[in-house]
Amino acid sequence: MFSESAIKKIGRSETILILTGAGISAESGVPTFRGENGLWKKYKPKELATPDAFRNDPVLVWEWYRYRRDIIRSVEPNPGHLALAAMEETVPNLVLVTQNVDGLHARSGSKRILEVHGNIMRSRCSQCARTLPADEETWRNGVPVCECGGMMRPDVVWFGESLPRQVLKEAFTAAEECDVCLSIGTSALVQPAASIPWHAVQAGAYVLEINPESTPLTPHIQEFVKGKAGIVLPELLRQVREQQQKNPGR
Ligand code: BV8
Ligand code: ZN
Repeated sequence: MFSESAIKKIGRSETILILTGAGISAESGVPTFRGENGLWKKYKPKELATPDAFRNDPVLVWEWYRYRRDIIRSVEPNPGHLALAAMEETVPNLVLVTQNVDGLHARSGSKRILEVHGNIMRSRCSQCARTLPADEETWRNGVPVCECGGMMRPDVVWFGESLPRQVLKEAFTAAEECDVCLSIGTSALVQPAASIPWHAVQAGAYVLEINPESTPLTPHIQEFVKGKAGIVLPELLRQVREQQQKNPGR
């Protein structure tokens, strides 16, 4: 599945940067954006996940997000998420950057998570920017309303909106400092998140991609593992641990 050198590199690495996309949640049953039964097909996220869509029809946009929240509430983290959470025990400094808004990395036990596109289980007031967890929202006529009277929106980054500055800065710094970068389950198309592994490539890190299909990143990295995250990651973790046991000095 992967080369000897990948296992060695990961087993010995001090800092790993991981970027995940919708593909790591696919095996949990969360539809990806561009896949077969992807969210792009049924809906037009480019038309719904935008500030204009929300201004034009906040009730329709909230219907889409409540539909996605219901799916996320009904699924569990899969072995891919769990393997990444376990990897935090074997790598001294692991930073997990996710484009996903489903919160499944936190639910699977990962600690050092950077959510560059926000979190669907939180809403934010359009007036005063107060945020609320979904289960504390007060709904009126199809939208949650804030104590200040403002209308709440999903606390996610829409197309045309900038990503949380501090979080993105941390992600790029981690990409420039890591010795290994894993790009998992992302089509590597959505900017600026898709540039994060490029920073690792430019900084000379060992970059490994896990995806059933190749992406624009594939030709520029050291190793492409064609496969599903839920199958590949547990096996990768097993081999890394075996290697570390054989060579405790790292
Ligand atoms: C910004 C939150 C400007 C909301 C999301 C032209 C060129 C370049 C850029 C642009 C352009 N036109 C417009 C832009 C900018 C735009 C952009 O990049 N568009 C793309 C479509 C070209 N970006 C933006 O608008 C960003 N903001 O640029 O602001 C600005 C600048 C300065 C100042 C002010 C403003 C904001 C982008 C964030 C949008 N929000 N999500 C929500 O979720 O509702 S993006 C959305 O796409 C999700 O976060 C998702 O994660 C992300 C990326 O998609 P992927 O995660 O990669 O998912 P996808 O379905 O694409 O791929 C799944 C992959 O998994 C596939 O490769 C598949 O093979 C693989 N897979 C499937 N099964 C498995 C698997 N892998 C492993 N295991 C499996 N089992
Ligand atoms: Zn408010």
